[in-house]
Amino acid sequence: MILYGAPLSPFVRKVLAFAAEKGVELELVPVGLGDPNPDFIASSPFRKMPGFRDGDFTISDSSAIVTYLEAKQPEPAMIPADPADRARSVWFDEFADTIVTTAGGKIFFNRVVSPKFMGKPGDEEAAKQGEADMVPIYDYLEGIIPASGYLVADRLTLADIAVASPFVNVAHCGIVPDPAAYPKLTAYLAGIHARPGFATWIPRERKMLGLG
Ligand SMILES: N[C@@H](CCC(=O)N[C@@H](CS)C(=O)NCC(=O)O)C(=O)O
Repeated sequence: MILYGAPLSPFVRKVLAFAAEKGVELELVPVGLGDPNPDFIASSPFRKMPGFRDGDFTISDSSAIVTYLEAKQPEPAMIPADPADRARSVWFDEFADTIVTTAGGKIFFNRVVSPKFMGKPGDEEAAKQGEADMVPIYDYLEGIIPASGYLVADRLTLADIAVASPFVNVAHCGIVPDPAAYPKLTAYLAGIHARPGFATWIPRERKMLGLG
């Protein structure tokens, strides 16, 4: 199975971490933003990463890809069968892909992508707005993280992988929730980011960004 993308993308990282938890091996074919690679475009017609291929089957969108992986290899189950737990997993996936990624993206795009990869200074006002937009997200998560340390069903699910992924981008910019104000969120993120699917990639990403 081939995944087209760059691990610095929160959507690509989500799929890589999800596949690692399931023990599914993915070949990562590196592509950049808007990449002209015809194999990538065949898998993702609007050139958004990640794209995915398994034999003749191609699909794009991280949520579609993890849905495919879950159906192909049901164990360990990462998308719960129970109706309420499944719906909550989908909610957290959507929350991560829209609300968290939009806020975090304002920071990451303007402080990393634009200056480092596009040779253009970022919009610092937009980055600051992203930092402000993260605060209600921190508040929400601090209020709902269960004692088990997992968002849904008291075990690791897609919800945790999806929510933790965009926080890596924000952390690459040196921004983390204040541990004194957000102790549960701080411990939660540390736990999920320590899982092999994230821990394998985070140091490589830091190296790519010259963060040591
Ligand atoms: N909903 C999509 C979002 C994918 C996406 O927006 N990826 C970004 C990179 S983080 C991208 O490829 N952007 C290029 C573009 O918008 O042209 C998913 O979950 O995979």
